[in-house]
Amino acid sequence: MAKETKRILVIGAVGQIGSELTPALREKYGRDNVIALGRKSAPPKELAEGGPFEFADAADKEALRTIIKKYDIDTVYHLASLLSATGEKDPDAAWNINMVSLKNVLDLAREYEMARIFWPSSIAAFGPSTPRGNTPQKTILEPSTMYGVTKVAGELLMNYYNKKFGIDTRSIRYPGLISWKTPPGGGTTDYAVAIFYEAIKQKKYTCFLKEGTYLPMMYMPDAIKGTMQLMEAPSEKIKNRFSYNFAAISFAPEHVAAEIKKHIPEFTCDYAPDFRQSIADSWPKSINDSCAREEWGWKHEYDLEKMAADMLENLGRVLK
Ligand code: AKB
Repeated sequence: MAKETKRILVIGAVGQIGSELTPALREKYGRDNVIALGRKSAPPKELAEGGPFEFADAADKEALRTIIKKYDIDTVYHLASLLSATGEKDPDAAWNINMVSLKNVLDLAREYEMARIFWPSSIAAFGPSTPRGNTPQKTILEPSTMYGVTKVAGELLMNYYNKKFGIDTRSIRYPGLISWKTPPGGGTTDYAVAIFYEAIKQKKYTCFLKEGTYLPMMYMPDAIKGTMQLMEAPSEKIKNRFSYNFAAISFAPEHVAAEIKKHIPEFTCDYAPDFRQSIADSWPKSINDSCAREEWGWKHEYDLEKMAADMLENLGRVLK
């Protein structure tokens, strides 16, 4: 039987989601109960000093086992991943980092009878044959990127380990995430982060996606809140063990540029689409996340206007 106490391991703690989820988990469950795991990047002060920190490659099963035993881990947030654009440059690395590590985590969860496993899927699980507007929960999953292939395979694996071995697996299909705490990190949706950095530093930005490219997006505080909400929900509420559609806002580059211009009137944005345009064109414009809303109470807070104002205020302070 799974243990009741929470001893949490966050794999990929220095990454985009981990940098914000780890402090939030420490705040809720206590600093010593949340172990941050990085692969090689030096952790920021907040993470290094906020609680236990370890280095290991999650694709190295024995290294992972040592840490799981050392801290008696019963809950894992496995966030380490190569994103879509970086994954297209090195598909082998995308497969190894994204899939081998997930299989390791699931096998160790089984071996050590862990309570709960979280793993992020993405809108990249969808592909050109998926309906692009208000994309339903259950639909065609035929991605055209290696990142997307690993997301579909990961969703199948999460469901398999739940059905076959009874592991409490939980997952969300994240849209593009926007945050001021970590710089853009190799994703197709990361223009929506880079644009804020460049607006503050240069007052201009050249976007690698063209005008009119709508994509589903979310501000990080909403993503953190929703992730914790999913992980805290009673098991009987979690009907879907593949991955939940998860949505907040949807916009195209010119909309976020116009929002920034309200705060920085001299800001200009031009457009020079590159290989990432075809990735974006294969993804949904908007997502239907009614299952997450009905089954475990998901509700977002930030719209485009509120997100942009908060980004500019915080990033402006940090980059000063
Ligand atoms: C990416 O753009 O690759 C990621 C994602 C949507 O999963 N942000």
